[in-house]
Amino acid sequence: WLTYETTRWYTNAFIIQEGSPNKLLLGYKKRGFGAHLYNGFGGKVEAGESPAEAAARELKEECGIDAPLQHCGSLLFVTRGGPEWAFQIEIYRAEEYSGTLTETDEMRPEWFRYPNIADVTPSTDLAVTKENGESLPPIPYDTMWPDDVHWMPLLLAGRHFVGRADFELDNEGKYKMLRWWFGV
Ligand code: 6OG
Repeated sequence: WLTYETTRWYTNAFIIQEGSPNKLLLGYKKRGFGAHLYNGFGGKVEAGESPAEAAARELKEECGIDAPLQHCGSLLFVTRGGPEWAFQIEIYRAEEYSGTLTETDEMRPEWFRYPNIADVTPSTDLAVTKENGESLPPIPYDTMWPDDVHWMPLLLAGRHFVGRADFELDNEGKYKMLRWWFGV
């Protein structure tokens, strides 16, 4: 595992609606860190702000909505060849939201469907889980950070989870995931 000296706090928030189909709101990041990837809405926790306050502020700034966010996970990301700090990302979820979903300079909100995974365990292979609902695209794991496929099942199953992943930034500016662990 890589070592690190300082930690910076970030947030990531997801709107998750069970139904037919089950719906997950992601944002396509148009600029900055993680540009051209889908992710939850979030960013850096500012001085004097709690992670929960930052999560609500970022959700509003990036896609125009308010939601009763609930904390559901903590992730630690460390990089070699990239930023010299560890990212600690607090994960939040909500079922409901108010306001109108709005595309911003930073994010384009889009809905995706996800399979019924109420009984998911940390080792569930999502690829073999039958998906429901045909009208929305499936979760675009190929266009997401490589860690997401490992913890998204835990998030979607309503679990509280923790995890860590170590990355290496290669010469082409791509992050390769070296080691990881996610669990409940
Ligand atoms: P801004 O640049 O928007 O904050 N983030 C990551 N998310 C995932 N799923 N995996 C990673 O693996 C991530 N590294 C950073 C945290 C950056 C946003 O990107 C998230 C923030 O929501 C390395 O201020």
